[in-house]
Amino acid sequence: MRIPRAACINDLSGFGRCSLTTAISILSASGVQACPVPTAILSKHTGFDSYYFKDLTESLDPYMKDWNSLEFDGIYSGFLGSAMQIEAVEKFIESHKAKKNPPCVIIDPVMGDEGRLYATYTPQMQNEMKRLAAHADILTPNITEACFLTDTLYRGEEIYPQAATELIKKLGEKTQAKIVLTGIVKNDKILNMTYSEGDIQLSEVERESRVFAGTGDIFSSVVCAFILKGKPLHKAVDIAGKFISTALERTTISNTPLAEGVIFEPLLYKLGNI
Ligand code: PXL
Repeated sequence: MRIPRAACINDLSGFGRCSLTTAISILSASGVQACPVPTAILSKHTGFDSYYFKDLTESLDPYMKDWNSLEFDGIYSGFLGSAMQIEAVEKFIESHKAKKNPPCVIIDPVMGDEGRLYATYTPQMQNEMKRLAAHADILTPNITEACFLTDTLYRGEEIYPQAATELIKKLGEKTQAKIVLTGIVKNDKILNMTYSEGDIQLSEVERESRVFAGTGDIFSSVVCAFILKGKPLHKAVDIAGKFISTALERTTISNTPLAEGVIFEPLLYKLGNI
């Protein structure tokens, strides 16, 4: 069996279940080879009160240049720590898109949540991310990120149906990508909306009102894995929603702090059976 190969560009946060730890675990469990490009190392993600942060921007160009001769089925990018990093990723994508068998580019425009940009996010990075998003084949913003990418006023997560449809279409005008708008709240449900060639589809899961760190990383990692395994986008989104939903049930029972993220380890085996 051929194992699809993905370059995963993201930070490595040692504690808190997000970014590369999540991507490597989920892709591997799903049967996809995860090749990490660490953009920074952090002792914990930035949602904790204290963390050590070491930026790896300088190593990105030589690191990725050494990969010029490699072929990837997918390039998956997540949290990026500076405008220069976004530029380096753009260059990497452009060089691999020029190949005979170009990879599928999955960009999770990790910028913020609940109406706010992450502390590390500058207005310059916001502009660079708009440019990077235009290179995506699949883009997976949450509502906050979709608002920042389209200069739309954030009005909360309960924006279904009209505002969510308008938002996803507005973003669709700025990129050729298929878009998954995540985390739309509708009563006790969460909707993930998929926009592909003018067509909108919805995927619905039970809502957990508490917001756990790294949920978006789990979502886009599962979507990335199953796209590379040949599933249609809507199906990959369904798998991701159900996986998170089951993991959240497990996490709620354990009553662990929100910053420690979603307990997905006991459920990874399920991804190998799909
Ligand atoms: O889960 C997104 C994310 C990734 N990486 C780092 C973060 C966050 C969210 O806070 O701090 C370092």
